Amino acid sequence: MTYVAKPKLHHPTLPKNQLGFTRRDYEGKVSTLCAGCGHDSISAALIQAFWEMDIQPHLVAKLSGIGCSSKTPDYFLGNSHGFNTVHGRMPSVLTGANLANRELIYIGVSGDGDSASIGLGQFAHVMRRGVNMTYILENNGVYGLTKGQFSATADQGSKSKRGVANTDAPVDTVSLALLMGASFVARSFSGDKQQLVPLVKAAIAHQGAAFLDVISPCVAFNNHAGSTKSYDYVREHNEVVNRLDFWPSREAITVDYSAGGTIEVPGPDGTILKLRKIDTSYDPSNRINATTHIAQAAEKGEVLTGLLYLAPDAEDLHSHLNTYDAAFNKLGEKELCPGAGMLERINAGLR
Ligand SMILES: Cc1ncc(C[n+]2csc(CCOP(=O)(O)OP(=O)(O)O)c2C)c(N)n1
Ligand code: SF4
Ligand SMILES: [Mg+2]
Repeated sequence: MTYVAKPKLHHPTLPKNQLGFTRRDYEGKVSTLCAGCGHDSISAALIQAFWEMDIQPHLVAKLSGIGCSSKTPDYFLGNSHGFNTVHGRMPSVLTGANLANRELIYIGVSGDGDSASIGLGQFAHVMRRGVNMTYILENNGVYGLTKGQFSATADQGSKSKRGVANTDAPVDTVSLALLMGASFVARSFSGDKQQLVPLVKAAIAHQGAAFLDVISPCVAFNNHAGSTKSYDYVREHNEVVNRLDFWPSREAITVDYSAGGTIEVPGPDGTILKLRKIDTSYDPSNRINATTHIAQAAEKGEVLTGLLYLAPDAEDLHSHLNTYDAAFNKLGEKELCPGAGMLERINAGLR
């Protein structure tokens, strides 16, 4: 039972969003992942975020690599575009799709093996190019699909199910994303929907490379005592630096905040992010400060979560390359074939 369609029947009283869709209209096929897998909670958070943001599903493109995590785009947004690529190669396919059609919302879904082992080079370059996307790394510290080998994000000293300690240094994906120039960097936990849903919404609204690392325990191979990616470990060591609230432009802000404890960040499309500072020394607009804070937390074995970095002046690949505004599939013969004179001028410029 690899692909199981969900029944289309909806309860008539289910709440609808501004487009008249229920939450169920944003679901996908029935998940075939293990019961309790963190990845299913991330799919649920994505469904919630897209439904609440009133996004037309056909305007979304989901791309993934290979792994249990990379299977999940089949389990949410069943009416969106999807492309299950090759192991570790999602970023380059997403970049190409984004360049061809900037009008879609791009969601890249990957695993820690997919992004930090075989796909590490692609991961680094998609961040430094500033591709406008929400890149979600479903991080469980193991290769779940191939039965639980340590991945490159496994912490040094973390124990496998059979009790063997990992001796290699971990790749910290949020630090790497920061270093490579991602303009939105956050970490969350699949077991904290209240934190995860607003972070997903903010990442979708962000115009640039948004990276979201979500610790997502693998109940089959990495949820035992001694693992640093288990539900118990993350709950005990979760250091939340801030809590985010996200408002689409049309909604009135009614929540009351105490002065000094919040930061308000207006988005380019009129949306507003409100950050409640839990750690008052944490400034998410300062990249160097964010890097130091993340490294200090890692030293103490803490899992730092929240919006870790938001570039005040984010730009995306299209603005770097000064590309044409329209999607390629909307270009007619006139734009695609500017004539022999233009070709002559281009050739002359290359001589
Ligand atoms: C080129 C290539 N090499 C190796 C594999 C085998 N393989 C499939 S999934 C996977 C690792 C998946 O781990 P991760 O990305 O962490 O996803 P998870 O299953 O943990 O969610 C590997 C090594 C493959 N499919 N293709
Ligand atoms: S093997 Fe692990 S990652 Fe894969 S579905 Fe099962 S719990 Fe999830
Ligand atoms: Mg994994």
